[in-house]
Amino acid sequence: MADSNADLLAGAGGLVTDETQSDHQGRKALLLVRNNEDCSEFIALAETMGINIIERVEQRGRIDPKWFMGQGKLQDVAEELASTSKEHPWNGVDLLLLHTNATPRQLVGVNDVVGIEVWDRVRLLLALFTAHASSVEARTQVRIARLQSDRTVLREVVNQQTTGERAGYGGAGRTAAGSVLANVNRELTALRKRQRKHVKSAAERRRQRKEHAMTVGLAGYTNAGKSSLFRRLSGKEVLVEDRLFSTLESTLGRLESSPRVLLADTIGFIDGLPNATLEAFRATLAEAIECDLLLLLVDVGDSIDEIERKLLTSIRELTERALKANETSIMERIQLVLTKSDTADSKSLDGIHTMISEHGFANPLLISSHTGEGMDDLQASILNTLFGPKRTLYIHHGEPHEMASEAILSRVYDAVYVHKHTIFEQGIEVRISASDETISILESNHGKRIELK
Ligand SMILES: Nc1nc2c(ncn2[C@@H]2O[C@H](COP(=O)(O)OP(=O)(O)OP(=O)(O)O)[C@@H](O)[C@H]2O)c(=O)[nH]1
Ligand SMILES: [Mg+2]
Repeated sequence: MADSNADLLAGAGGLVTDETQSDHQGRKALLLVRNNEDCSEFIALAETMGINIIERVEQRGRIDPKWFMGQGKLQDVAEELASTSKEHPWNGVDLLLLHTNATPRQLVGVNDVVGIEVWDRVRLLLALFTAHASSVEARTQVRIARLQSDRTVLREVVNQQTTGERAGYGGAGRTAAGSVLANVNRELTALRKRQRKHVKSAAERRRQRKEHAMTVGLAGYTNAGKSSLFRRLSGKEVLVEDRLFSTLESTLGRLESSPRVLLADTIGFIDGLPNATLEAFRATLAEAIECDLLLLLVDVGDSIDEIERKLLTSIRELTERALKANETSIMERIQLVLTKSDTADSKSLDGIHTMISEHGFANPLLISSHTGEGMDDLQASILNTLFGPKRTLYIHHGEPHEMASEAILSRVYDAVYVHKHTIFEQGIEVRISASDETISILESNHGKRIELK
């Protein structure tokens, strides 16, 4: 690889610059795979961006620490790529996809041999995030994640130059890679500073909100149906698409039927995203994780093995993120919600229930945001968890010298969740959701004026 910036950037799989291509629609790519691995999720990620995988090149054996494939095989690929005629199916291929989370050494090594852009799974995800990021918040997060990842590749190049493994030193003893690395570091510092400010004010807003409302977070694997449920429950229009990572930022809305409850839609989880990359999305995830109740969504339309894999990934990511945010009791606040019930038959649902209970999850709720199945139960369950069971309270009118019933009603409104109240001649009937504890406090404050029906 020549020591020019352009090549360096290609070696890094395209270092982010303002000119970095973010539209990959129609690009042709080869997929390199070791052994008989299942690549369906990887392919779905590429297809989400409109990348056309022309061929899967497979090789058995151990992953090579420098070239991922065996060196000979990789050279064959490089030669065939370099000599394609117009009719050759590989004609126009300008992207090589490695079905792995590659080391910086492998990314640089493969690029050196083939000379075209090389992405591993992480770079594929980062390119996807870049293409889907629309808000300032999401763009900053994605750029931080990409720069961090590019930095590891640049460090590898600098390292190879320092040890003399590759040429690179110019007259002043400073390498092109070295100065790009310095620029990346500078930009990262500036972006992190901006992000810290944003995180701080978001945390403050969250704290203020929590004083006035209960919050419900929606979490789950990417494409699990989070935004669809959010839309159904809040009536707020958010992006719903059959593609991975449609949502990259967090959106808040109110439960339409109970405006005191806030809902947070957020970015989904995926297998095998390195911690450093996920860390960039910490602030976004915090909206959903720092909540009073967390709905963990699981798509039942998948095969049982996929459902289990996605469930375990989500749990792992959630507990890890929550630990970092000092939210130690996350598991106690999780309610499992099985989504897209319209896509599964009762036999597969039985299997899913068994698998889920083996992982210790009791009473999952089954819903469909498309048909509306299970929505009433879900809403009742949310209110029950946040405020207590639904019941009817009666406020009897008192003597003229006693506290007015309306004043007691106002205290009831402050203390519990009120669905509605009706004024009668003898008193006020109030439909509430409240715990036994809160009811006994009300009873001890207002004696016989309050009666639980
Ligand atoms: N059949 C069926 N499809 C659903 C249901 N809920 C969501 N979907 C579909 O599943 C796909 C993903 O839905 P989203 O709501 O965007 O999922 P998400 O979890 O927000 O996805 P990301 O933000 O991309 O991680 C869309 O094509 C939805 O129409 C459902 O109840 N039934
Ligand atoms: Mg979404």
